[in-house]
Amino acid sequence: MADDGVFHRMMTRRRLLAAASAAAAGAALSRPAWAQSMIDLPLPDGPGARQITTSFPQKGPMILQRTRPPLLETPFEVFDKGVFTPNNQFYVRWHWALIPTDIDTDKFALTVRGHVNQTLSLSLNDILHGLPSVQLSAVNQCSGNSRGFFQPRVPGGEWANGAMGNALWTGVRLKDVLDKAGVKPGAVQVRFKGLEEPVVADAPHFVKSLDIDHARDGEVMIAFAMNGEQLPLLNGFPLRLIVPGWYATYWVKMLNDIEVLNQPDTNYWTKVAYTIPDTPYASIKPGEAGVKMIPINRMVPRSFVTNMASGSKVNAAAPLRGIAFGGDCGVAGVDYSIDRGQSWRQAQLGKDEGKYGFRQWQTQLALPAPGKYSLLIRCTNSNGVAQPDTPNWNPAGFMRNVVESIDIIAA
Ligand SMILES: Nc1nc2c(c(=O)[nH]1)N[C@H]1C(S)=C(S)[C@@H](COP(=O)(O)O)O[C@H]1N2
Ligand SMILES: [Mo]
Repeated sequence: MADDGVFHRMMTRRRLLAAASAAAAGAALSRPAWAQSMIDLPLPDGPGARQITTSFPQKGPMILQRTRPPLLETPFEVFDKGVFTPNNQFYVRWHWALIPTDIDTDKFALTVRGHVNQTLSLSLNDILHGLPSVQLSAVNQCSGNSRGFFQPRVPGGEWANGAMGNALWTGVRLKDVLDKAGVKPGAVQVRFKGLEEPVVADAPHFVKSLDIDHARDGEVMIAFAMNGEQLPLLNGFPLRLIVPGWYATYWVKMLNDIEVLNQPDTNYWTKVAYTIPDTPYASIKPGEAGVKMIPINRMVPRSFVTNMASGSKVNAAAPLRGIAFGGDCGVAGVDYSIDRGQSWRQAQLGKDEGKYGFRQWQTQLALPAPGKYSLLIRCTNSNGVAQPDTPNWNPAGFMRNVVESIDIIAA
């Protein structure tokens, strides 16, 4: 996986990308919006459907939420096929639209600077061959995944459940890179920046920071490969940060600048944006004021049904399956109820591919009589945290969490 193959493919990257964007531009021109197919979405306050697009480089069919900067959602059926989300259908989210479409892999450099003994400028070769490589399966989930289910509705990208994905990431430890530069005593945080630019000159670059101990925990990774391939451009080629168990806002893409800070980061993206109420489940009542806000951080457990959609007519003895993840730790169990939570049964868990990744679960339904059922599905993680019975709410629409439910009709 972390072999020369990935590297050599990177070297031909410029040509590849040029071809991909030409193809994309051609596709966009030759296919009018009305000719593209639509996909239904289960969002309570709409939209009821969105376009499926195949016009983005290195991407297959994706749900188009916004073109510039791109917001592309993974069609949910993809999650039924396995625990690793294919690169060409992995969701995409950017804050600023000036994203390079052409990266010279010979000239690319990752700078490590700030409160360090020695400023570094690392080439891709230094990263791929100068440090031990590590591998880890981990879920990348947008803080606003499932925002479209919040009621009352909140403004923001109205995602359904497809602003998440799981991949096998290959890269180097951030700790090893920081050690190479030599972090000076008194360092408190590390700030990460990518190659893209804000669309207006005085707007703040997208940057995120982690506490120094977190940055040096040996798990936070600088990835150069995803599911055994180089990263797709829109998922952060050539390097991105992986922060296992934490929301994707910290997973800075096209990472080219690491700055060790001796003061807490006060920039807009860490201090103001991406903050949550410091309450259980980050939940408050709509309109509630005076709540202490903190930066969003660890993920919480979630589970989903992947082989039937709400409203489906099914056989009383149908197989039921889905995926779950523990958030910041592994999945301990997935339980389901066919009687609105009066009794719960355990689903069988699939292979454990690592505690930060998706875990498949499955069971065989045995519905006692024909008619309507509201199935409930609940994940409990290995820290003993379970999905709550009632949905959380906050004005940013972050960290959606509730026991999952789908309505089905048994034949
Ligand atoms: N450079 C850069 N990195 C970024 C962002 C960005 O706007 N710029 N957005 C973050 C957010 S909020 C999310 S949800 C994830 C999305 O990752 P993906 O597009 O690979 O799925 O990237 C994160 N990393
Ligand atoms: Mo996000």
